[in-house]
Amino acid sequence: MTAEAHFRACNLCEAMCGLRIEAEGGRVTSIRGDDEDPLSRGYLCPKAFALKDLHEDPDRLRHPVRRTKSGWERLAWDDALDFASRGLVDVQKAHGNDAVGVYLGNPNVHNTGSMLFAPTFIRTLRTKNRFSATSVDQLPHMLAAYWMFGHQFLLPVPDVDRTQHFLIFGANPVASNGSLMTAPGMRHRIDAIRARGGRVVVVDPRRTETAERADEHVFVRPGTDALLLLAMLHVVLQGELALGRLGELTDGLDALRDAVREATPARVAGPTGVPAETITRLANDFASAPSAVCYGRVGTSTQLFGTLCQWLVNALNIVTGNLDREGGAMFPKPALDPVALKQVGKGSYGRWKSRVRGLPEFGGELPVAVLAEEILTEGEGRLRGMVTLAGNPVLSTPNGAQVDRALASLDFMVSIDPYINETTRHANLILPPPSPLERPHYDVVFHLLAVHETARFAPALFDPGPDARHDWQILLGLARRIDTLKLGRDVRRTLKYRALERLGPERVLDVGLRLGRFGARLRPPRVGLTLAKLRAAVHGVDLGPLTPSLPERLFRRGKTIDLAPPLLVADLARLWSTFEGDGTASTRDRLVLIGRRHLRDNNSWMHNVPQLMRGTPRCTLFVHPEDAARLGLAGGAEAIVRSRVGEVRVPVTVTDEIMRGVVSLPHGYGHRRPGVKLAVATEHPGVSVNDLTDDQMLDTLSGNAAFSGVPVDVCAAPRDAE
Ligand SMILES: Nc1nc2c(c(=O)[nH]1)N[C@H]1C(S)=C(S)[C@@H](COP(=O)(O)OP(=O)(O)OC[C@H]3O[C@@H](n4cnc5c(=O)[nH]c(N)nc54)[C@H](O)[C@@H]3O)O[C@H]1N2
Ligand SMILES: Nc1nc2c(c(=O)[nH]1)N[C@H]1C(S)=C(S)[C@@H](COP(=O)(O)OP(=O)(O)OC[C@H]3O[C@@H](n4cnc5c(=O)[nH]c(N)nc54)[C@H](O)[C@@H]3O)O[C@H]1N2
Ligand code: SF4
Ligand SMILES: [Mo]
Repeated sequence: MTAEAHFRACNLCEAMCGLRIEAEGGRVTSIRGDDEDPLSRGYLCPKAFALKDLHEDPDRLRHPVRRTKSGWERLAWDDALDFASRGLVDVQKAHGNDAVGVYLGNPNVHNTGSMLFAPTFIRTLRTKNRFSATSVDQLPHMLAAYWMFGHQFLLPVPDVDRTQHFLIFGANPVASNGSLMTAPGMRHRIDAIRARGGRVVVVDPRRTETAERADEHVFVRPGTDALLLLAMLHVVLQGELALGRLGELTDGLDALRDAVREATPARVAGPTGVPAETITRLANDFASAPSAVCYGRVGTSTQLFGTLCQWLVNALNIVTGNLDREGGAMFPKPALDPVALKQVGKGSYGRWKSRVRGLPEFGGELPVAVLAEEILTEGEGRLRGMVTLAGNPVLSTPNGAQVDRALASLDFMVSIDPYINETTRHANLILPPPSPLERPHYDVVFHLLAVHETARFAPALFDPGPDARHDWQILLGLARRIDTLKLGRDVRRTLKYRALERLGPERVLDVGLRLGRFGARLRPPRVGLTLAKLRAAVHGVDLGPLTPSLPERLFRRGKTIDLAPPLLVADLARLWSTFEGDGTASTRDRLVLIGRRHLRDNNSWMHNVPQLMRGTPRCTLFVHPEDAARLGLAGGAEAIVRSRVGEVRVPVTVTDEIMRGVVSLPHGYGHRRPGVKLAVATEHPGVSVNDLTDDQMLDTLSGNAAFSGVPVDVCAAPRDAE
């Protein structure tokens, strides 16, 4: 019997690569790129093969487990769901609804069922202590979009396949495969820009794999991008503007002019480390290109001025006439369009504040940087219970060691996760979903961020069997039990739960697709999409290039863009005082730490895949040769890195890729913690960079963590120690 090919999109990162998988007798025999995928056209990265390893991983939990004094004990699903909901409701009855918190990690956005059903579960908890990986990632983008365009998910995406000038700040898509920009095979797309006579410029404190492929790389001092962008806008706004159609759609141009008036290239050259002439040239090159797009990502988001950066990136695209046009920054309008759904909030800001530090809510969530203090600080409203859903905050949030201690002190914790890792080891109970190959997949989120309109659905490749529960089933099972306990009557037969359980993700998708702009019930373009049609189109469907969508897609009253939202303009005072007030000297003379991603890592959770861990160890500290000489550090030897909150001991890589005065460590490592059951990962433990990052160092406007630019001291590790 020959193996039959199964086609699906990879769900491991944002690139949505189409895969062609062969399986025989319940085992994957090959994984290749799907040449007929309209978006990825055969591209895939080494992580795709890990879908097989994740599926077969002996450490992956196949049934619920409960922590007991003598170890983890297997439970039946009904008992586990009863136990979990009882434990959570007990905490809430004793201490109030806010005493139970919830943290949603990154893989939720890659999981169709969780995306569609997690909101129901979270509402059932009725807690204000909702956290997610958003506030260690793209929160600044969402806040800027909310204030400028009126909707948190109106995130402009670079039209990379048609642009003539691509200016990248703080992103390394050749390693990360792109973020808030679904564009599989970025290295080929970058090469294509240059091949058609366009220009690619990278602004980054490290000469990255992406910078290596660009026309120009500019080193910038970490955390100073907002100054650089202000100065570029200063230059552009002095010239003649070609806003075109955008002129009528924008408010606040004069306020923007005022905001950048004093930001001359000469003034920001010192703190940014970018010569004034370079800044002027970058600005003029950008403004005079036939089409251009500026794109900022993690490096400009997870820093002290993340929201200012995303505002100024958008503003640069707008004042040069490059928003909502071919080759510029565009808003995708996917077949299933979260922005068009009433159930999806436009955003909100500051409706409530965190109890201890008073940080503002955004979109119904609090910044995860306050999670530990909300657990550890005594008083009314203190967190005593937690649910983590596909998240590993011990390794992924600032001052992770403190989060670790905090989680250990909870009265009750439930984790929905396939692994016993640094975070879930603290849970009283772990509820594991099946592997990605055992569930259907449609990208509810990433079509909204894709550089080309497509749609693609895949059924499960393997049947998870009767003794498995999908994330959405776990979430509904918990919600129903929690409602039952809180209301004092069985809600199983209520319309809500009967309907939700019967619907499941696939029927919800079908309705969403039918209602969408390519849906079966709409006027031209009459593609007539239904789930059945997508199911039949195994390689996905091509729905064409991005098209302009303004002003219709704007959500602000009057359908305009705000070029100068007042809270952003006000935040400039914090920027200037940091770099020109007393704060300057203290960090300018110090080493600062930034992050790093590698093609073979995926945040914290794929280090248990043997194939991905081969080769030279990746968790090393990058140090510039001059700094290494000054500090007495040698390549391969170990260094001690200290920050305000902690210290780690880690091998050094000496390289001039990194800017002088800057050191870099990848995140997601640090697996040598007692009780972690990841046999392969614990052999390559590395250290956690988030034992150095600081929960007090934030973009205070959004509350987003500032991982970039953390002041550190580095010295050679004593040889005799350890
Ligand atoms: N210093 C520093 N820290 C960072 C970053 C950085 O650049 N520097 N990056 C930040 C960013 S951008 C992000 S997004 C966060 C990520 O932070 P998190 O989302 O907290 O962490 P992950 O490492 O993605 O962990 C994912 C967890 O989900 C589990 N999981 C995987 N698939 C599924 C599934 O289908 N269902 C369920 N229920 N569980 C699943 C895994 O076992 C793992 O426990 O890290 C952030 N932390
Ligand atoms: N292989 C792999 N792919 C991934 C992930 C992964 O862990 N591994 N994670 C996924 C996730 S969750 C996300 S959010 C995306 C992130 O996707 P990217 O944003 O492309 O992620 P990074 O590779 O961290 O790129 C950030 C860049 O910012 C630079 N940088 C740091 N500080 C500053 C600064 O102050 N200013 C400027 N201008 N640059 C700075 C860093 O040197 C780095 O090159 O990647 C996704 N894809
Ligand atoms: S780039 Fe991302 S989506 Fe594509 S194969 Fe690799 S992990 Fe999967
Ligand atoms: Mo992320």
